[in-house]
Amino acid sequence: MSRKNYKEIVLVLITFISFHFSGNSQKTIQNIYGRERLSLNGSWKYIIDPYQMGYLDYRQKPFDESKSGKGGFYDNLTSMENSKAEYNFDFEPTLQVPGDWNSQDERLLFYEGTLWYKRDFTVSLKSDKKYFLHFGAVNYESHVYLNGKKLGVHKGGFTPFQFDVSDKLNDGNNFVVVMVDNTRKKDEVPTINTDWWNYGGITRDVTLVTTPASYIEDYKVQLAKADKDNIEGFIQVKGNNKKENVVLEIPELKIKSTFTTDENGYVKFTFPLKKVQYWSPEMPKLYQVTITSSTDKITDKIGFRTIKTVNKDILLNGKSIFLKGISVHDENPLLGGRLRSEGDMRMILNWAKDLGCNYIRLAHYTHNEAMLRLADEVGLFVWAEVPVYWTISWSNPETYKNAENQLTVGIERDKNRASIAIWSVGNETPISNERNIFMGKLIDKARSLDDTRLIAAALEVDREGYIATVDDALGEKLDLASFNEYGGWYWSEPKELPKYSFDIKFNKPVVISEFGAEAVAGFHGDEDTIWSEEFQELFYIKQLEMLERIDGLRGMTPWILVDFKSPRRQHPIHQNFWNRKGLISETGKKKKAFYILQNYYKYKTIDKKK
Ligand code: GCB
Repeated sequence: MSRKNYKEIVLVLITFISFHFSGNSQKTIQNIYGRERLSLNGSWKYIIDPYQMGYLDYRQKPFDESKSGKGGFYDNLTSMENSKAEYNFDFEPTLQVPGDWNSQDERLLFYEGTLWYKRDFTVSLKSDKKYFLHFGAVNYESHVYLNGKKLGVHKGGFTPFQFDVSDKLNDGNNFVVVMVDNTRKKDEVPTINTDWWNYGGITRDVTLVTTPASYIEDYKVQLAKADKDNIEGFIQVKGNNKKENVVLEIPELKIKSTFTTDENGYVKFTFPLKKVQYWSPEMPKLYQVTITSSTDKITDKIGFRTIKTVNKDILLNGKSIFLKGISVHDENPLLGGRLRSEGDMRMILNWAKDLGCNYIRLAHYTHNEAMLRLADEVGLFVWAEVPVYWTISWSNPETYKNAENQLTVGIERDKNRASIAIWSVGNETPISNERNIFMGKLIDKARSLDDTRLIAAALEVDREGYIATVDDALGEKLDLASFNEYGGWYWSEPKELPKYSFDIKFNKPVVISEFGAEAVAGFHGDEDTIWSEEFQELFYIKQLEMLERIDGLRGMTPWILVDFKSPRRQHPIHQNFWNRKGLISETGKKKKAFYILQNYYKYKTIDKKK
């Protein structure tokens, strides 16, 4: 091999290693909202770039992999500096961050491709601090550049990621450029086919987090598995590389314990908890928890509760409960876009509360951390999910790695949220050998990361005559018998539903993860008139009668709280790109069926005392 070739190979290898491993985002720090931080939300300049002009040269090679590393839009040249530059952020319009691009510019409603974001900011650097550039979520693939240098790549549209930028920031002016690509691809998670809008862009908060050089990176403070009396958790300090004392305080419970980390900054602990007010939807008690290391201090609000199953019962703090739920997408119908603010999130949660819910299914991907914190505060149990949806590429190891990563990051981020009762590993995945292996591994992974919560998936039913059977082998490995069924809509008629019964092969609590029917708010007819509110109303009456007969029914999340946007829903009169299974319209109007479910939840109890 010639010297030149050798050099080239080494260069390619280094590029590969830096972009695909070390240059990539790193594990995110716990509780960024509890840190010293600079919000980079607000107006960002943007360039629509369908040909990836700002990323690839005319031979389709990435500029950032060339020798100079220059040539892309991330250089952020202005015409003052270089009159031949064929772009200029300064004269472009702005998008609001957080927020999807589709709902902010008519040209972008259906856009699937590449778009560049740019924002300037200033920092006054302190030499004894560390700085992390943190993204709440960007859909789907993002390439992040700071002051013209690449920080790395991230894939996955719903999970947070961050870069350590401590030695890359300028004291004073800085600029960050992000290339976002929301092109759907077969081997990604989710895959090309979903029943929701493929909102692109920087959809969640961007934050510059500041910590001391040695900082508390992560912690878990939760009750041990099914144990009402003991806290089990860990603290991870980073940056010191030596043993040190860390103090954990819960002032209201008069708890103050000191633990000593190992030389990697890690300590695992258990300690007893007395006279505690357990968290529940009726009484969502949160305690202030403070962790102090030799250099850092962080405060969180944490609730304590146990959840487990015994045969067909779900026990919350030892008592049998019924999960009165509703499914929810991360979307504000009034905007026709992703939820952006706390106000948006509270609107959704208030609707769920108004319906009488104690539980929500945050379908079909990881929702905003702020949403989980609000669920903790207002008292709603949560089913949290990863976008392993329908038919993804079961035998591609990269696809598995991606799904596992999204699951892991979601669990790591939200492990201290009492509201999360259930980790779901997927939705309506078709049975096959490859899928069983994939999903089996994902279930094991979820359990190994967090065995204090229930693990579930939305399975499907088989029908023959008037019998709907649930016997997906995955059910053996899961904690719930949960499945979607569309009796009265995709199959059969509402009036026929009393004839159906369920044959569920698992001695586990039955939690119906979906059922639903479409109705256009304000469209009235008799109960046989499809798309009318009356049709949906009768549908709910008959569904609830049918489901009531299931032995071991312990909860449900009908599909869905609010009408939501989907490219699959084309009917020009009834749908116009809205899935109309909501109990509330896209303008916030409650349909008749809302009141049927509200009434059902009002009187629903578990008769058995456990
Ligand atoms: C389902 C899917 C959900 C769809 C829904 C529907 O089974 O899980 O994502 O939106 O049906 O409306 O068809």
